[in-house]
Amino acid sequence: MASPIEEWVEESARLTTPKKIVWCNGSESQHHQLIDEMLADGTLIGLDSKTYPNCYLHRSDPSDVARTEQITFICSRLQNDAGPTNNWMSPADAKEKVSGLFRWAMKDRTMYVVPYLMGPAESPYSKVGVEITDSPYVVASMYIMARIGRVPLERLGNSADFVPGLHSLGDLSPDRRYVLHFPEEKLIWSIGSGYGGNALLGKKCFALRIASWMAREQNWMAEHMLIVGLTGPSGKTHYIAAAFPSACGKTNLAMMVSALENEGYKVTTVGDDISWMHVASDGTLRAINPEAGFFGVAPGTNKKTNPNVMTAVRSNSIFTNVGLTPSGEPWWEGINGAAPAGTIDWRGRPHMGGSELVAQANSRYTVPARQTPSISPRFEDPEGVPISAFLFGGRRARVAPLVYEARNWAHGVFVAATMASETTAAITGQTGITRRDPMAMLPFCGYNMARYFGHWLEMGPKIPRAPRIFHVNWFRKGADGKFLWPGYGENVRVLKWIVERVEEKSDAVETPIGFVPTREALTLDGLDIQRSTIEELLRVDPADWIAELDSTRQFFGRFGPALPQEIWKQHEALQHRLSRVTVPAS
Ligand code: GTP
Ligand code: SPV
Ligand code: MN
Repeated sequence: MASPIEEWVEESARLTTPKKIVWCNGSESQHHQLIDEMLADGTLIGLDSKTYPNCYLHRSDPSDVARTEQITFICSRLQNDAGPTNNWMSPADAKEKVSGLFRWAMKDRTMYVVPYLMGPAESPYSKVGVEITDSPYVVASMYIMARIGRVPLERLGNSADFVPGLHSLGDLSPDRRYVLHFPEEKLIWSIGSGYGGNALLGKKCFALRIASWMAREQNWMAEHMLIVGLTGPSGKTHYIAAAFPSACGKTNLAMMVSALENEGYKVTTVGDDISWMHVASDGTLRAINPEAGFFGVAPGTNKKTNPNVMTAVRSNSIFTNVGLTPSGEPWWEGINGAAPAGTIDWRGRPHMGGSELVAQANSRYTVPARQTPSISPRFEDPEGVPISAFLFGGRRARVAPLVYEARNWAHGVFVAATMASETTAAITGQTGITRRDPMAMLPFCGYNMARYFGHWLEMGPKIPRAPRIFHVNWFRKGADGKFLWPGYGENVRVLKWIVERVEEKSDAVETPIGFVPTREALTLDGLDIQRSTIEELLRVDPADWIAELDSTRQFFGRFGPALPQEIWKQHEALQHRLSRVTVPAS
């Protein structure tokens, strides 16, 4: 008798009619064969084998370079279960519309069946997914981003407990591109895109949209968060999980080289994008990183901003939509000075200088997590790491100070729910528009966000040793339009203050929005920064925050009666606290 996975593969093959089916067993030999085929047909370009051994460049279709939110749908039976912030189609409508696009889609192609495990091999919290795809680039990327082949198959056995994801490049036409989630069936369908979050179905589709739905039902949390360890001079390590929207600094913070290393503060990396968290028997909230690799933004990455990545990507990595130097090395804006003469741009054309980008703004590297020099010794810890603090933050040129601490859990949930950020190149569309992005989950919450806020509010009291909640903003700008804070490795100074707050050791001043460090409480030794700049970074301007109240009221209004009353209570309380401080005459 066919197993559930075999049955689903057969059913998918009847629909898409591939010329051949290949089961990916995770072996090196199969991996090499796949790479060789892609080198032969131009899907991959080999990089210099001395300086970048086993590294490849892939150029995607120029219309297919980022996640596309307009074509991403939650197909729950009830529209209300998807909520006002998600696109919705009924499961029946979605299947009728999109099965036509899948029909015969793999006619002249190979169908790859990729069983994968999200999470460490031995973890009780890990979950199996199976992706069917006709893109060998997706398969090669899944080899890096997840645990492929035998491990998930052995775990699965004859069980039907896996998340199926059917993916086809289709004809790559943006008009026939869909990323569909059927949360009740735990099923994913994606067609028409070969790009990262649209096509590597273990990542955003499973580990966030489907998993967030499961997590609410099962009392755990699936979040768009990096996980980082900060070890202090005493040798104790605190783990911090941080939610920043796409292209707002998760990977960089997760892999940062601490500017306070000489003072004994060291940073280790557990995850850079997704965190699955469960309440453990010791009362802590334990986090695992479901991924096995990092899919990071290339532009801006260099030896100074992220030396760990620069070391890690020197082997076994795939680069997507970056430039290619004449010596066969990858190149992107910000890597190191000007592009060498003869560099080919991300579209495969000679770069003529001028303002045209060599690397696409959302070009990326895909690198095995284990290659990162900063990887945490507990990266594969089956029980996960205990989280001491949550950070939330986005790109805010104004308003939000460098860091502040929420008053308590419920206030922290409100702070996270009112997060906002300027849009980036990680999504298709205009960049630089400030939008509300609660918990950095706006594009990734697989159900009604009002209920998601409720889930967050309910989780706090269930965690005896709950993380403290903070908000950070590395992106505040001065009157000259430049960032006020140096960021990157210097962010450790903020993490240090956060950990000291957790240990009840550092000072803060109470403001209407929460607790802000005193200037003295931040360790600034060795940093060339003016006193007035620090003051500006920590400034809480009541007038700005009163304006925020209007914007958040409008945003929360979209959820109608489904919004937990606690959120409105927090909104009122903030308004009240703001009304008590005198607004300085401008
Ligand atoms: P996704 O992979 O899309 O989820 O992005 P991410 O949140 O991991 O963002 P990433 O760390 O890749 O950073 C995105 C961009 O922000 C890059 O261009 C970085 O150079 C820049 N960046 C990251 N950290 C900082 C910082 O502390 N300060 C400043 N000014 N820029 C930063
Ligand atoms: C993001 O956009 O948050 C990413 C890249 O991490 S993608 O995998 O495309 O979602
Ligand atoms: Mn991300």
